[in-house]
Amino acid sequence: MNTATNVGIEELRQSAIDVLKLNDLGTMTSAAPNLYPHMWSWDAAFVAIGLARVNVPRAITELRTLLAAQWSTGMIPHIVFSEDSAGYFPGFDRWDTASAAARPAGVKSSGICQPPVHAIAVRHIVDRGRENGGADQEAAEAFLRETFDAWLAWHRWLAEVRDPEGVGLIEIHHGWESGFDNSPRWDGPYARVQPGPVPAFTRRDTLHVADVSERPDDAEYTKYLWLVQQMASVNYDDKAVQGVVDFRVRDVFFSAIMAASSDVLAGLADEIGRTSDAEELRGFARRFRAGVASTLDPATGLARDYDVLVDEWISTDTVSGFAPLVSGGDRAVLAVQRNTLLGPDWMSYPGLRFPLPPSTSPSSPAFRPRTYWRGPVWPFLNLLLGWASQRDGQSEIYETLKTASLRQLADLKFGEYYEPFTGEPLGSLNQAWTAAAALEWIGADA
Ligand code: 9WN
Repeated sequence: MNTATNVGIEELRQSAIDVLKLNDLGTMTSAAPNLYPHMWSWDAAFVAIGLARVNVPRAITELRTLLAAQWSTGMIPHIVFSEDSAGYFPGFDRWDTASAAARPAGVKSSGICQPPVHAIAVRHIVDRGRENGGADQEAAEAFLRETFDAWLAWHRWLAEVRDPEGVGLIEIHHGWESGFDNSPRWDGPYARVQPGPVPAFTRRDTLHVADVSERPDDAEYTKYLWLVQQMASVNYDDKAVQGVVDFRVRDVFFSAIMAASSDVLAGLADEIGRTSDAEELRGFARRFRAGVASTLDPATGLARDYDVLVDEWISTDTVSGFAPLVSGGDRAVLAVQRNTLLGPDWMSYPGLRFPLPPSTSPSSPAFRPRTYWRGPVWPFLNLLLGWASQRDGQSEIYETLKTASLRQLADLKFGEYYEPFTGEPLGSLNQAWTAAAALEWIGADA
């Protein structure tokens, strides 16, 4: 393998497996050993993709654990809490979901959601099961049949509750729902959030990073907690939340994942004879693909979010601007987007350690190379972009992302995110979805 450190594929593979073992809590994988001692929804999907490369039954267990936390509305919560009650803030008590009628009794979870990457993970599990044959195939196919209705309910909830007007864009109520917590995408909406009284809090996240500037600051956290309080004040009731929450944004990247994943789930529906459900899911895919296309900024060609409370587009130079590459869409639009992504403001920005897209373009005044979603490179996102490129037959971009990612991950640190110019791992080390991304990039090569 052509890596900067001459680490071989087999060593990388083994180290990635070790990281998943380190984070394995039995029936769930913690997102990271110290910083995130619980299960996160979209992390779990990527973790399952990686696990499916080495242990199909364990990958299935991961998603079954997540589904056990699914609310009766269909929502899949963004955190499923492990027994570790002190390791993360805000913990289960602070979320105050105890009185939420839709939360299944006995499974502790937060009250918001994250992007629906899960059907893509189920697709990977079924494919790996079929490649392996025998017991793996049987388990994977049974898993698909047994859980299909739950995934369908999740997609229906998103389509009906989070896009009630049918504009093809998912509305979120917290930056944490996007998974891009403190991205410049949310600077405008958060600037308008005026927190009321928030009980005193002690953060734990800052204990687990080398430098606190790699994380959001306390003022940002106060706003994050205020929004949680607002939603808790109405017991996370879907209808009531829209009326009380100070953050209402149509998230273009979430919507793109909804489109891509709905297509994948439609394919799985066909395979188990659920033809009319497949049609409904293809309808979701078309609707959200069109929604994503409707956001394009004519000046930059990048996709935009929309701030519902002030009726304004949000234009930023962030990697979410490439949402059409995830949702799929018009060939000409995708071709322009690919050129931009490969070009000098993104993957070919001068001096990058690896040709991988930073979360915010270094050309943007908002760019901060070491701060979380404001600049660093996130390996799991590159895997998602690679998956979409392969789906669309774009081997050039796929191979570029794959080669660069394998070189980046050959440091064997499995950083949560990376400084784009030095290649230094930041945030947590041994992050589960980073290890999973390595396993999936290695794929059948090892
Ligand atoms: C809040 C677990 C999660 C990821 C998110 C990432 C970060 C949490 C936090 O960690 O968010 O949900 O405490 O900062 O932004 O994308 O799912 O890895």
